[in-house]
Amino acid sequence: MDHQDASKSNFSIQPDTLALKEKARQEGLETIWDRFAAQQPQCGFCELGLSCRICVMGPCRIDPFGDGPQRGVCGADADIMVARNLARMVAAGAASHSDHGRDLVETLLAVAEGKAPGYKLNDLEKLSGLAAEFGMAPDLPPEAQAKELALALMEEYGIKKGFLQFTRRLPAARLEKWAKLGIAPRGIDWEISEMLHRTHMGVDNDAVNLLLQALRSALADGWGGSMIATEVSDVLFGTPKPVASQVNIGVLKKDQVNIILHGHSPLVSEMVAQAAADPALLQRAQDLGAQGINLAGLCCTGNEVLMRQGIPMAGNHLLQELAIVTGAVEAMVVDYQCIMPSVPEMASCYHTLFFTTYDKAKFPKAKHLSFSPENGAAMGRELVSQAVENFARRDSARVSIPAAPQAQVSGFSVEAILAALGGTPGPLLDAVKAGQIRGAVGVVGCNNPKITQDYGHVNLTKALIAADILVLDTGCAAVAHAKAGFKVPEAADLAGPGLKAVCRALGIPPVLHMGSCVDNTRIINLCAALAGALGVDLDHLPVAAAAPEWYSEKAATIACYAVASGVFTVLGVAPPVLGSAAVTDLLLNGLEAHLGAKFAVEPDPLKAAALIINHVEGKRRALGLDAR
Ligand code: BF8
Repeated sequence: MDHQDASKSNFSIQPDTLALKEKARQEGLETIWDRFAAQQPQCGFCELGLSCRICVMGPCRIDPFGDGPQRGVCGADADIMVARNLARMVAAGAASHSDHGRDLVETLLAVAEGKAPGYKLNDLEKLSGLAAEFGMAPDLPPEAQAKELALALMEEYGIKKGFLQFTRRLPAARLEKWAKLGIAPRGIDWEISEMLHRTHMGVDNDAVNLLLQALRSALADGWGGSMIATEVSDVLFGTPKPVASQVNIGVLKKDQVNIILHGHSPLVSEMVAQAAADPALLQRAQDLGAQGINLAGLCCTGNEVLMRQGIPMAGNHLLQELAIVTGAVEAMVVDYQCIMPSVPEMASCYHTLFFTTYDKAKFPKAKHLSFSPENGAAMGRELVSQAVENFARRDSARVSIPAAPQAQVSGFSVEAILAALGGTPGPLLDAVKAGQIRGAVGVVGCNNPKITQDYGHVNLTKALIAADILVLDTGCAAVAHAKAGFKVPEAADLAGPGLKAVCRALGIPPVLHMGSCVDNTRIINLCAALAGALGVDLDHLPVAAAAPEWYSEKAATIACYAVASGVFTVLGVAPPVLGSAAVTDLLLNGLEAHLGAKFAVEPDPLKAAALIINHVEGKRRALGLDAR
């Protein structure tokens, strides 16, 4: 394992995870940590990015010590191999977020055409704002606006336009930097498919050129597919506002039907939430001896319904198998992404029903219902109904919910943050200028069994808020912070004196939950708004990003669009690039001259905090603000 807190378990800092992992062990059930151990030692060639299986002349590998082969069969050297591998990783992440965004757009169109019962246009203000951004007439009725907007967003995926509309939210100086490098994103699907083309054997063999297209694919996600996912989700389900909720496995209820919502999209989960309030289904649950129907989230579907509906969060990525081990889950409903292939197997060891809902994301041993915007509402009722009936099959002797829930406040969309500030970013900027808040950092990303669960997130964030740096979070990092108690207003006491005073005055926690991983676009939108208000490019801001425990291709893409947008980004796990000195140097050093931002890799969260604090203070100095 990489970085560990030696005084605690190697697996997690969370008591609920440790207790359930022990229960799984006693019951002879395999978890991710068992499989991680069985994989040791992991392949050193792959870890360095020095293996290639892109074509069938291979697989090939390059000897990092210089004794063995230095080229693959095709002639690719270490730089080409590493760059191609990283580029494909970034393209896959961009494809995942952006395909999720497309599902939202398709539903928006169906709603506009009256074909999606159960869904509605929820935030008309956001809808008309987006319509104006895309140059539509202001006096159209909402359905017509929604239809035109959906069609315009579909075009963003194609090749019709020279640029992605949302990139116009950025300062001109940023767009000029991209134009100079040739990385301004065109169509979303265009960039991703060009990336796959260029990494086919015998196309693009210039490591720098490959990496530039990787950045372009990432920007097509950050200022394209992911941003579309966030904005359209807000239109359909409401722009989040601060909402009180709870977190950790203790949110499951012993005496209720428990349904876990897992994956990334709000489309099915919102319909399950509606159905769970259906009086007939509640009555049926009571007839079967349950006190009610309890929903809980996992991963980013959990973040979506937490942000908008206040549905409590059971846990983050490494808890997904263990949630079932409570023996208290009647159904787990998944859509796509970050769902371990092992989960239905775990469900089969209990009474838990495991439902898949997308034809593009099927699992063996799952019960499959096929989602469409037309049948979403009916499907929500069917899912809840089957979960309720399954309560009768629960074996109470196997139930263990080993935690009391922790309170949290969620729902900090950009709109909600600005509303808390009185409608403009002015007060936030004033606090930054006065030095009460030194800067802001997005602490985001996953869990990874290479790192003690939540150790990286919690320790980094603790150090940042103590240094008067406001933390914005999303994804599984947000769940870690909530479990640690950072997301209640009283957590202001953990912050330095300046940040504490601001949080106290506004009644907010020092760590603000901005949503799921596609909602990292909320963070870059906020950065763009702050940069606009200050009249500078984003790389001048005292801001940074960190992904202390990342594992996924999507996280690699997010990191790339953060850096390309001008945000210094610290990774807690090294990406598989160390086999190429040229690629590593470009990421750690070379990008800065062109983009004003770069990557750093630092597994120790306290050292990562020191790097970030140093960066924030350096940016303050350059802006002429006081620096420590
Ligand atoms: O999109 S943080 S483990 S759940 S990839 Fe996955 Fe990572 Fe969690 Fe959300 Ni994001």
